[in-house]
Amino acid sequence: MTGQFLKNMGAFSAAAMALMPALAGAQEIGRGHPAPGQIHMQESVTPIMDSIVAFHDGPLMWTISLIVLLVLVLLIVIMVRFNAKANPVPARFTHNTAIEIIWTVVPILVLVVIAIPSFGVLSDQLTVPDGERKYLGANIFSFGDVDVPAASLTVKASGEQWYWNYEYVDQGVAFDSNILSEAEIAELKPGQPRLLAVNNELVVPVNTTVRMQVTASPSGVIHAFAVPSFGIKIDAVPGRLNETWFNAREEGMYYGQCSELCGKDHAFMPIGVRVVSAEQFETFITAFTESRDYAAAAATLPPLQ
Ligand SMILES: [Cu+2]
Repeated sequence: MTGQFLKNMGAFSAAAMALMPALAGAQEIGRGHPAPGQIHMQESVTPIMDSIVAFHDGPLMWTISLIVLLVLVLLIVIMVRFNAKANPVPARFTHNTAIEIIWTVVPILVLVVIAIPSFGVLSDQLTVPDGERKYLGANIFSFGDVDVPAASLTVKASGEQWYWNYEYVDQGVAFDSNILSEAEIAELKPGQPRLLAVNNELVVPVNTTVRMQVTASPSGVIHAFAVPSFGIKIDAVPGRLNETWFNAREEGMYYGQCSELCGKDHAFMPIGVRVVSAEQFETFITAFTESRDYAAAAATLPPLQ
């Protein structure tokens, strides 16, 4: 029995060892989209995502690892010291007030310690910067270095069945953004990731605070607007205007997906955000406002690579 168990464990660890090179080889981290075999989160390009990554890699990882270690040690002690052979006559007591208080109070304290930075980051996500406010979550993780200007561009994303509509609110122009098939990607946007590439990307300027208003078609269903590299995830609810923000520090293509089960094409309404330089954005938005034609405006931008 024990011999068989050990043999199985041996086979298991051999399989785990065999997988290690595969995992080590998959260190490539997708820029703005997930890479095959990727384990960690997508690369951060906003202060909010910096805080989320710091929270995950710091307090959360330590808490999880210590709890796993504690439970493992307890299990081993029980298996060794209290098995039928080592401990043939079990104790018969059923209560111990001290230990019951400890195992109630300690988890509560652990949760409180996790909740403080977590709520700080959450409140930062939901409060659009005014250029003055100090950010609790960001301050915890950056030691007060984060300096975010007030929002200077407002974009409204509306979840439709099943695609996104984006409106540059102050400019009064809007467009639909639909998923591209693999054949369309090969033809129109070679190199862009499948199931994520879209025909019309949301174009925003770099190093600019963008106020993101999120809603859904009044006659539609609930969606959710999520872009992992920006640390954004917020519900798109018919009849309700939710608000969040981002300030991307690097140009590039960033993808996200609808993150609320919304119907048959839930998996096929990706979010594509293209971050460009201030000058490129100026040219784009001027062309878009004048022509009211997205394709003509997008033609002013260099092709995606
Ligand atoms: Cu959806």
